[in-house]
Amino acid sequence: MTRTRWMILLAALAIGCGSEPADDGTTTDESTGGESETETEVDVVREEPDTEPMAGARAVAEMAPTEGNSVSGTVVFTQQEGSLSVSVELTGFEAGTTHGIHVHETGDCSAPDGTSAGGHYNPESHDHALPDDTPRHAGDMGNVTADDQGAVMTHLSFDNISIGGENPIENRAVIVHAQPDDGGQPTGNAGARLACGVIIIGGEATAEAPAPAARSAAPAAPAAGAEEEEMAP
Ligand SMILES: [Cu+2]
Repeated sequence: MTRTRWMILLAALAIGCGSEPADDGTTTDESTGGESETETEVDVVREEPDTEPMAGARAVAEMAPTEGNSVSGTVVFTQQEGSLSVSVELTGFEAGTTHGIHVHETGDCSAPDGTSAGGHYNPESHDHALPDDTPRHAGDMGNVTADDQGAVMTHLSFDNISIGGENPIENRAVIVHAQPDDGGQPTGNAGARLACGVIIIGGEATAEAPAPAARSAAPAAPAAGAEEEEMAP
């Protein structure tokens, strides 16, 4: 590049750094080549973090009843722009009852009472709360209420959890409880665990989930009862 072209390029850059957008076409013909090279270099510097939510991605928790219970169904998570859509379809409740539903820390439903899923997913170490409140555990999805057939079919939406981004839920577990989540500390007094499902990306949960034998093969868990949830972290 000639000295003259360098001078023109520097002048164009000075103008560009003032108030003009870089791509508004106001630079002189002579400097066009250099301008393009400069823009390219700037673009290369930009990097997206590796934790962007996977827009359009889907994850499914196939909910299976814990021992002695009958609640089952699916919880489907779909990543939207800026929020995570959650579609809950469950059956096997008593009619008209309300039940806490959370994302729990560990994608392991092998224990007969679901305690292998650990405590609430709470990577930010917040206090427990219902979804109307902030801050709260990332996994605090609040409650679902059964209809007169004992079924739940509802849609929820959250902006504090994601698939692949902030507070990722994949390979954790959804737990549905015997009692309503009342928002109290430490975990909402929601009682025993009625159903558990591991959250698997891609929606092929039945093919990828741990073998059904895992539950019966699991080491005997201590009988935790309704108080278990209170002791969870
Ligand atoms: Cu829970």
